[in-house]
Amino acid sequence: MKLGLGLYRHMLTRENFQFARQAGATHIVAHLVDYFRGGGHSATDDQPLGTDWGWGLAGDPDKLWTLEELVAIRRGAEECGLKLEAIENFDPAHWHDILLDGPKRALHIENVKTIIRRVGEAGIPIFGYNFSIAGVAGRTKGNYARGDAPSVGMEGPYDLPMPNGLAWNMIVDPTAPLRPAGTIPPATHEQLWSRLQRFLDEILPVAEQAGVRMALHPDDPPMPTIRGQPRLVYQPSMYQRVIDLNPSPANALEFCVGSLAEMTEGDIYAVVDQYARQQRLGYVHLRNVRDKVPHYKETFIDDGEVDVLRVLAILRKHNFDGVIIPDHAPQMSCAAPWHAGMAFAMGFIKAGMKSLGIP
Ligand SMILES: [Mn+2]
Repeated sequence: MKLGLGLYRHMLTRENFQFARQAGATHIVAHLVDYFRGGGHSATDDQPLGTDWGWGLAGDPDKLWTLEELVAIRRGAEECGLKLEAIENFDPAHWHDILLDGPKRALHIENVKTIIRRVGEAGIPIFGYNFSIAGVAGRTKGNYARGDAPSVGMEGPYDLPMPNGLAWNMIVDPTAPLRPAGTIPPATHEQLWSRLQRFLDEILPVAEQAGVRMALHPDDPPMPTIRGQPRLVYQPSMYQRVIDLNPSPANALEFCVGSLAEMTEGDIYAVVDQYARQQRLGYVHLRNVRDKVPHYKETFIDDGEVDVLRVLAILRKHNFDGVIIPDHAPQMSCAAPWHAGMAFAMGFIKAGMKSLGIP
């Protein structure tokens, strides 16, 4: 297994690549969606929380990420001794009608195919995604972690109806907030699964040909519904259904230990064992939590209910050879709260790997 660091779009700089390398990382996971466009964020180096209108504006629907910019990011990382392991998340502007089963679905499938081909051509082996209508919404921020460190969690369910123009917790139709509020009728859980099935059947052959593994994140937060919309993988057993939908080796998991530990069912060590054994982990998000949805809280990596060292040992037992990134971390009190939180998490994971004999 290898240590990596995830970086938001505006953080894909030489300085942050050097920071990652200095902390012992050998790989980078890059977000290309700009989550911080006009969402009322207090800080742009923390994970986004947003408002009832989500994280703000999605990207340009007519401008897909180019091969040149993908290659430039990979080369920038390589200049600092790092490999670019994955791109994390589609821009909802490029694929929202796949999630919503809307009128632009056919166009959006072509968008996704084009993006996957370019990612493969750029030499990036994995694409992480989250197949969710409401996206990462409904979380709160507070001084939940040790020493009053700011982190995120939930303070109860969040089922405010989803307004027209919103998808995946971003505004995909900028005129929608100006119009009288209409809302998107909730899909059913089974409808969401059939949308995923269709999506996988159409794009996995393209991913295989491009040499890209598609890695699905479980729901964050893993509630049965958010904004009244169904969630796909909100219990650990539902992850198996993703694997069973399509046997392609390109059908993989973006295995988020924190999200899985927040679920109300399952034993996290048995869950890690079950999925690591099947050799379908694309890459791993590793963080710690206290309690379950709808009241869980993110903690420092050594401080929650998950024995992270035991998780690493299970991954090792199954010869997991992919990348582990810290996912989120509480913000630490200093001039660089995000960096300090990530450095602490990476140091802990690095020590755990060393103790298992991994250089
Ligand atoms: Mn995650």
